[in-house]
Amino acid sequence: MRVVKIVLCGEGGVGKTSLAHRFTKGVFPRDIRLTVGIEHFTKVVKIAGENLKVVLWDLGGEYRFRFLAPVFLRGACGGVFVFDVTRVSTLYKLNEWLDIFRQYVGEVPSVLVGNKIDLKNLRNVDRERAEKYAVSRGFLGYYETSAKNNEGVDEPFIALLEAIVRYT
Ligand SMILES: Nc1nc2c(ncn2[C@@H]2O[C@H](COP(=O)(O)OP(=O)(O)OP(=O)(O)O)[C@@H](O)[C@H]2O)c(=O)[nH]1
Ligand SMILES: [Mg+2]
Repeated sequence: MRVVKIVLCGEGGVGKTSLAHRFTKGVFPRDIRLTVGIEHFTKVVKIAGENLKVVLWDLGGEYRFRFLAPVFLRGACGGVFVFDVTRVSTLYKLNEWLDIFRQYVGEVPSVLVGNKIDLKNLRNVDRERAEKYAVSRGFLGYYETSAKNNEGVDEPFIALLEAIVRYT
């Protein structure tokens, strides 16, 4: 079975590990801790008639883990870039992630994900602003999710995998 490595990039606390749990295991972890170093999640997904073994690589977003970025990124077939719709700084911080991502893996497909859309009253990044950012930075698309309420979680992963299968 073909193995596809996908990396989850983004600042601490945006919900990368929660999205990985939700996508691969169908649950929202209740007592989650910040990720120390790198964690892996796997799931077999059928795309265009082919079974793929998808391995999600999840790197703790705290700056002290950034030294692991080269190992984390090497060989990635695609990237999921996550920000928190209640903290606009987490969107623009993705510039740093994109720069190192493109430096190590080149022009492989990537998607932008705005997570925590269930927190409607705290939201301070609207869809239009995120869509503009996605276009300007060359993402395949922009997706909104709630790992907590299981809204929209599969779509960015499936769109990314379809693009990977199409281009490779
Ligand atoms: N309301 C809400 N909270 C969420 C959602 N996704 C994650 N969280 C919460 O946000 C916090 C951080 O989630 P994590 O999944 O640990 O975030 P992370 O990006 O993996 O963080 P690092 O490991 O530090 O990089 C936790 O308290 C989660 O329960 C969501 O969709 N909605
Ligand atoms: Mg984490």
